[in-house]
Amino acid sequence: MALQSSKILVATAKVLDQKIVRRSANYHPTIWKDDYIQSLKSDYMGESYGERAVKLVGEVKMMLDKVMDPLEQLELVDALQRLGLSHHFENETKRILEYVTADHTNLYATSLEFRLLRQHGYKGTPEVFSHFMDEIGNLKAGYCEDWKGLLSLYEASYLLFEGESILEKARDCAAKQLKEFLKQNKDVYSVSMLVDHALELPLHWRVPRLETRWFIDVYQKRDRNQSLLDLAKLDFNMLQAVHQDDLRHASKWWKDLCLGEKLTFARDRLVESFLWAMGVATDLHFGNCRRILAKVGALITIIDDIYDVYGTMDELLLFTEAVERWDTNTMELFPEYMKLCFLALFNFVNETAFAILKEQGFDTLPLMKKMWADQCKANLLEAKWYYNGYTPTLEEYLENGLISIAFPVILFHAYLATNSIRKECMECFEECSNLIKFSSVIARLADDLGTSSDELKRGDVPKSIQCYMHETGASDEEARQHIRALIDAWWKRLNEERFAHSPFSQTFIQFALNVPRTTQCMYQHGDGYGIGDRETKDRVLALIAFPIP
Ligand code: 0FV
Ligand code: MN
Ligand code: MN
Ligand code: MN
Ligand code: MN
Repeated sequence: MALQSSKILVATAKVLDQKIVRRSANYHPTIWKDDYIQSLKSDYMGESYGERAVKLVGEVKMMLDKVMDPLEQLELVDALQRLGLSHHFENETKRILEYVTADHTNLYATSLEFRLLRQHGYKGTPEVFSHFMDEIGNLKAGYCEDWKGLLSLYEASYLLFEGESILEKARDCAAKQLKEFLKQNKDVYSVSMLVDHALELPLHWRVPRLETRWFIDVYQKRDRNQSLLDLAKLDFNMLQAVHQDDLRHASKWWKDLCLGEKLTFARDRLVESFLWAMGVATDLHFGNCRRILAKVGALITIIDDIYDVYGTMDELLLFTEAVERWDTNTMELFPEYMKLCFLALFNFVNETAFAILKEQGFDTLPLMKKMWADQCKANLLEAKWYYNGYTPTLEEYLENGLISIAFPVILFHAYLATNSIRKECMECFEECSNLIKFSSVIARLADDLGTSSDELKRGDVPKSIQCYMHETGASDEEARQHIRALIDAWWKRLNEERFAHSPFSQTFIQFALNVPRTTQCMYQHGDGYGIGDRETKDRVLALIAFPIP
């Protein structure tokens, strides 16, 4: 929609005339200096490490071929996955999962098999669990003492689809039993480490890279296979060297852009944004994608603070309309801070589109402009709600909030960075298809659980929790309970959507699954993104800075 010039004039007059009172977010400055990032070094770059890895992969393959016991096979596939090594053994994993038949009277083996099948793209059937249930869906008494079985059942239950209700009661029951078991066996290392970890967050919701870092330590202390452990450490450290390289690149770009330094009112979060990017696109060869996502994240964060906190309504209107029109014609009317931000975005997007046009002959700019305009319009609508003191219904809020959380636009950039462009996929972004939608809704809800208390204090639109409270009269705690239940329900839809007919590659589908995982992790202990000097800092150091000895 084109802006009428009279509207511009009115908006400008207001921008120039009024004495502007701006809110403040009081976010801390970045804790990461570019000098430090540039100084990160890894010893794991040389060819000799690659050769050693190839040798270890060979050893593990031989071992995989020798194992015949179905449960042992499954445990190995599970260990490979948790150690971050699955991609080296795709054929072996496939062979095992396509032919394995677990003992379906063994709760542990049955649950493990079901989870691994679903995780690797085979549907399996939840009917296998009926053997363990009584007529009303409770776990039969005999299985309540089997902690490995309970733990495995608990993890498997997170792979279910909407409508697959067989484990609904059993999961709660398993969680209760496991908590009890944990109390009684606090000092048994394997029990307390694994059970505690699972009850905190189920495996299916965890960020694979972080899980790998954690699991290597656990695996080291248990019965272990030496080749597997050596390979896991080596692979982790070699990939870390690549991640460092990507971060150095993104950090230099960000520093040269000067936005973090000049727009002091906004969050300067390049490194945290990179952590996000790494969680979504982890593998070795997605470096370009990680770099782009880190940049997109840092830019959107600044834009988000402009809409939520710093900008006046007139400024936000000008900005939104400039993005919609995608031109620089009204830039002279912008306040200085907004000129910098707008031109940085404009250049970044144009350059990204140019690279694709040059390499693939596909003009992505029209959809690029639409995705960014939708993003800004969603932010603008929230600002309008704020200024009007309007509280939307939860449904109305979420329809907009799944866009304002920025993952549709972030996933779009992830797609562009890793795929040859296909028309069918572009259409999925155009209409925000289910995969993108479900992934983004979960991220929005998780963000609200972690950030809305502070957001309300500084003055921001009511988030999902407050919308639900307003709509139903629920208390804060009840509303949070409801939001957590919604996250569970949307995950079931996402699990199923992953199997739906779709033009997207498995690579992209994994990105879409990693979005809620990374977000849930970021907000696990509050606002781990805005407040970057606690768990987030430790995670950056563990994943990016320090190799595993
Ligand atoms: C989250 O912060 C945030 F930074 C957003 C949505 C920008 C996008 C960046 C990444 C996903 C890396 P905040 O809680 O302020 O977001 P909302 O949407 O709640 O204002
Ligand atoms: Mn690898
Ligand atoms: Mn915000
Ligand atoms: Mn916002
Ligand atoms: Mn938020």
